[in-house]
Amino acid sequence: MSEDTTARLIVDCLEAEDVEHVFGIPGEETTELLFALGDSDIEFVPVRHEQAAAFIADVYGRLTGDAGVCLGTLGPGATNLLTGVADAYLDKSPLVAITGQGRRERIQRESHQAIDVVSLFDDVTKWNAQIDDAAFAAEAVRKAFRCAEREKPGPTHLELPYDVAGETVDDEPLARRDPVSLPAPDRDALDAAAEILESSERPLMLAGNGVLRTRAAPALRSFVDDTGIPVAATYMGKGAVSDADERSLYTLASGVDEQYAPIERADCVVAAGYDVAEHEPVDWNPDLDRAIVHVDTASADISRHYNPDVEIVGDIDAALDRLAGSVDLRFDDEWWTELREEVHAAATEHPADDAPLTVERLVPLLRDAMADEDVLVSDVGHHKGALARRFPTYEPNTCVISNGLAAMGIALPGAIAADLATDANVVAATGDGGFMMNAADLETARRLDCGFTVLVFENREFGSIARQQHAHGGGDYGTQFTNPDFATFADSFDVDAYRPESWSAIDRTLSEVVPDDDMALVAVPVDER
Ligand SMILES: Cc1ncc(C[n+]2csc(CCOP(=O)(O)OP(=O)(O)O)c2C)c(N)n1
Repeated sequence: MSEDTTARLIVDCLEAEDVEHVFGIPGEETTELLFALGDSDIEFVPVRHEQAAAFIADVYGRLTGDAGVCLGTLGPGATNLLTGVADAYLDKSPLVAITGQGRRERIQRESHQAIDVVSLFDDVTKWNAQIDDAAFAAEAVRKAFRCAEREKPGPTHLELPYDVAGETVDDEPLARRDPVSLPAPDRDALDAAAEILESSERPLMLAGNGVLRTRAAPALRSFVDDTGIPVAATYMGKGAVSDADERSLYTLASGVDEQYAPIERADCVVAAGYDVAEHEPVDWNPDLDRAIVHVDTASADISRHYNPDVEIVGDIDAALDRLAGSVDLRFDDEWWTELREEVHAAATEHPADDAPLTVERLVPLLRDAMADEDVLVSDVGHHKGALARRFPTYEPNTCVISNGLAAMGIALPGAIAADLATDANVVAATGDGGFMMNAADLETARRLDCGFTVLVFENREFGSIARQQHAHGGGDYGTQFTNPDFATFADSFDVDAYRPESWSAIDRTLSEVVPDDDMALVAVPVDER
């Protein structure tokens, strides 16, 4: 033990947690922390908006399982972080947010830039505290990481008042320990689930985010091999089974004529790692006419439309493994093979030369330009639905979609995270609305020497909302905008820019730029209506 400031102790603790990057924007109240980071092995990455810092930490956590770390100052720095932290909360990504605060004596009175950030973050964090005493700092950091990373993961927040940051303390980091194992599944629950499965004729596996998070995809794939059960993924479960597998029905909303076709036809759903925040149960189970088996690390958040017949709670990997060993049958494939063919054909059919440019038609060309292990990060909008339903995904964590909070603006920062966290080629696919929300962080990507492609679908409108307005019988109201010239815009960031306007030009451009190591922006004019 040696005496040092609390800020330096906290940075020692971050090093003990194997943190490699902290993303954020500095402020006066975080000066001590910044200097301590500067003297450490951790890289502080300045961004252009705290929201981007939180999104980067969010996606970094989601891809690696290790909490991503973001930093903001008090007041406006903290409020700017909030959307990304909330995204990590509903998407269940491990993230640790750190914010500065004024001296403790300022907290109880009206004071410049000072708001109650701990209260503000309360609803979007798993744990959230002010380090009000130097003696608490080491414990607080260990607790923040452990709490963020254990099932179900999510964000935690630590607030560091300016005076505590500068106080001297004689302490050292608490040791990081191996994650606690999840409990083995209960035998009675496994038997009850096996009984339901054996008495069903058209069972479907619904693979959610929890399968990817807990690294249970290999067990899920073996379950499918052993039983012959077809699988539909949630948007955040894409890649749990490969869409090249004949038993994959893509996502639960991938039906061609009937959106929820896979589920409509099933009489039993095994929901593995399904987070209800992703898809409202009422949408896929409106008539309560199918049995539900819940397999997850936590018991179900039940509701009228999601009230499982049996719950297998604990380690998803072990649950799937043991369940496969308990069910003694291979299911009939008659009810879903045609559906698989339809969905797969729709996802892989290349557009005719004169077909209008739409996101759905572009998907097969994008897929061709990307290797199986390359990572697609989608933004939020009409394009997200098209990518979720149609982008064939072969490996876990290669199609990153925010479907809990579903916050626009995540794709570009998310691609920065994917570029840092993986060796794969990365594509950020985004609408023009979402892109412009965090477009300034193109500069961060360029400064970090990232090498990904930003694919902007340009329709000069908040497309998904415009479509909903039309579906409600209205016209366009509050949905239309103009854009900068994206080629000039990207060029001003020293990012290569392309504007292909035919299918052959799109095909050529994507196959050239996606595998390339330089940053590129490809703006494609789309007309979905
Ligand atoms: C931060 C945020 N604000 C608003 C919304 C509501 N919303 C959902 S989709 C959408 C439009 C997205 O437009 P764009 O990015 O251009 O993509 P497109 O729908 O045209 O593909 C909006 C406003 C949201 N999800 N997130």
